[in-house]
Amino acid sequence: MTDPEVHPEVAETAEEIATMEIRGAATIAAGAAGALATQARESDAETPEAFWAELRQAAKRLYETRPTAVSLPNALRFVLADVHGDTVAELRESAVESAAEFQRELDQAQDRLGKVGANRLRDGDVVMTHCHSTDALSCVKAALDQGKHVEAIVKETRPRKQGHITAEQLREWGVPVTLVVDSAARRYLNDVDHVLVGADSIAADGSVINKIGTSGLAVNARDRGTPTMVAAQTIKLHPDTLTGHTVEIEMRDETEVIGADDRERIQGDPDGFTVENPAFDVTPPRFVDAIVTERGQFPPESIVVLMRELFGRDTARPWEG
Ligand code: RI2
Repeated sequence: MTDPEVHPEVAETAEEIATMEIRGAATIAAGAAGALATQARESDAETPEAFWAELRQAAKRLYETRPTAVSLPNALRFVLADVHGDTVAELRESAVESAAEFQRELDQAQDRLGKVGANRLRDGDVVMTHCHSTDALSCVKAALDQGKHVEAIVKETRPRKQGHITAEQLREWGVPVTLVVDSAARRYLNDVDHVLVGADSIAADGSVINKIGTSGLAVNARDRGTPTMVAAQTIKLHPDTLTGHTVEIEMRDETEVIGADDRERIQGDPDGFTVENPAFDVTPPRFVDAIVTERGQFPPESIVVLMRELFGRDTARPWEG
């Protein structure tokens, strides 16, 4: 049997995730759930089997876009797990509702997490951010809502400069922002009360997989005595790491790092010049002071307990059929 076609809007969402028009682990999860709902809503499948085949194919297409943020497979798994029914109509309604419920829970989790993270921030604190994380920013927003004054030193975050998005969001909320290039971070760490970052995945041993540059920042922060806090909804917990798998680090295109003109200028011997563009790195748990989730704050070494509770039973890959 040939694979069913996915709906054009699903293909479009997959492309937007791959090219990072839709980016950020939580936003990717919400986008993928929305795409599954679209596939279900627009399906013209005539049998439950055909409907399921389409839905699985859509999930597979979305799954194959980016490998590191576990929020993507977790979202697909959560939405598909709640699809029930004997007829196409029942399945359709259930899939659309499951995706909507998942998106609602995602928003609520971020709000709850923000309030937990805000408890760590005191009036007048300065945070240093890396990349753009909606989970990390929800902690700042909750602190502002509590009437605290917060300032930010925002790392640019090469190569795609998502720090600019963070700066823009913080300015919108009235937070004083100082933007620095990544290599200037250490110089400013003495002026900082917290390093505050998000996560794309968290491994069972408490390692944090986040935007490239996070691990160097955390090591420098420890050296300066500045605590590092990671804001991550439980959808960022990577269940495969419970059984010894490691998290795949996405390697992206070299054109994000170097343009054609610069490449031509630098390369003398084309075979002797390579560019690598890893999108993420791994921060060992000993450099992380706290992981803040919607279930409360955890020392990284104990996150495995929460991971077992939430994911212990189910690491299924329903998109594989
Ligand atoms: P939220 C981003 O990855 C960053 O690494 C960020 O820290 C993480 O996702 C979590 O973002 P990318 O998609 O889920 O920019 O907190 O490569 O928004």
